[in-house]
Amino acid sequence: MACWEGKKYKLDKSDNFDEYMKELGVGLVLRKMGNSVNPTVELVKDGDNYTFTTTSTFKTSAITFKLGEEFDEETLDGRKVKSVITMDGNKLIQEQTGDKPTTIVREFTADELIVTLTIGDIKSVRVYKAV
Ligand code: ACD
Repeated sequence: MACWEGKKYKLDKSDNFDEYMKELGVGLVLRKMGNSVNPTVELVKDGDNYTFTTTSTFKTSAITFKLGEEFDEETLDGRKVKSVITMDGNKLIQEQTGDKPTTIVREFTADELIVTLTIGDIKSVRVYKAV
């Protein structure tokens, strides 16, 4: 059983997320929301399908995908993008393409989830704690 199975993780620390959202073109009001909420996330595996759910007081969203298969995604800030997600050990690597290509790496351990968001030269790191 993978270390993330059956676990939920809640945001504990966030670094440079505002800069990341700015670079994505997210407007001020949504950025304020993005900066102020402490979402809880969960990864669930069902056969070949994975579902990653983000729950917050502002918005809840879920993406379902198969590893390595491109899918359509509507992001939390409403962009319509194509994504491909692969897994390397306990690391989930998401490549989003579209107007603003970005990479989201989620590294799970039993206690923490470290999310590294990269767009161009801008990097944001968000640390979630298992709850
Ligand atoms: C994470 C961050 C993943 C977020 C990636 C892209 C979203 C970009 C902007 C969010 C902006 C507005 C949405 C506001 C609040 C919704 C809940 C916040 C979740 C980040 O996985 O940590």
